[in-house]
Amino acid sequence: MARTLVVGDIHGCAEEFEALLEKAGLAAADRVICVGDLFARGPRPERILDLFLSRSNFTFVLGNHDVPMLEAVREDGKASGAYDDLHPAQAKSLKLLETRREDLRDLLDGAPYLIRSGTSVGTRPWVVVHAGVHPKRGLEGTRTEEFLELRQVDELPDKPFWWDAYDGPDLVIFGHTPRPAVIQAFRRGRRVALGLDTGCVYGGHLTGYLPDEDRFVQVKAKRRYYAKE
Ligand SMILES: [Mn+2]
Repeated sequence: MARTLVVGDIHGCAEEFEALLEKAGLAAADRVICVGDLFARGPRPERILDLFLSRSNFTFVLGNHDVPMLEAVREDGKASGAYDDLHPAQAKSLKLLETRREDLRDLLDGAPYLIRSGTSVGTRPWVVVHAGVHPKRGLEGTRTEEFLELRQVDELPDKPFWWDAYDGPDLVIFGHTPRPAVIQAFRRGRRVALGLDTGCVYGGHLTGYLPDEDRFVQVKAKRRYYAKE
């Protein structure tokens, strides 16, 4: 049966992404799901674009860096001023993709904010989002900007990180918040959240997770491509 590899924020780190695919031993029929932020900040956005365009079983959810880049390459992006609103790292990546704007639009347009896998780790269905799920409102009540940006929950006492307040039922696999090690949150002994952004573009690691085997795969960044703000 085909397996799935869920991959943390790639940020244009193509060498590490290809090394990760190799290390995970993916077969042609296996599926890849990236947690988003495919391009901005890193060295090889065009290679990432080629890989995701050419492989129909490579999918992703949109990240907070992907959405402004999509807005900029839409037909009316220039007229609406979407280019002026880009983060410098997004503008730089878009420059590297200058001749590939249509391809970029084809890839990003219509991409989801949430992927429900339809399968489980143990008894827990797993889903993929970029940043988070609102711990009180759940998957159905999470707003688009929260899927893209959520870290701390302002309306809860002491503003906890969402994964420290989230109770399931789904296992949420996410990225967005880079940490030296994978974030794992448990409730009553069961894993409810798994953060895969281990800061590859900042010189950390690119992390993959194989839910079908409950196994992690990691590749160390060849170097630091971007300094943390
Ligand atoms: Mn992000």
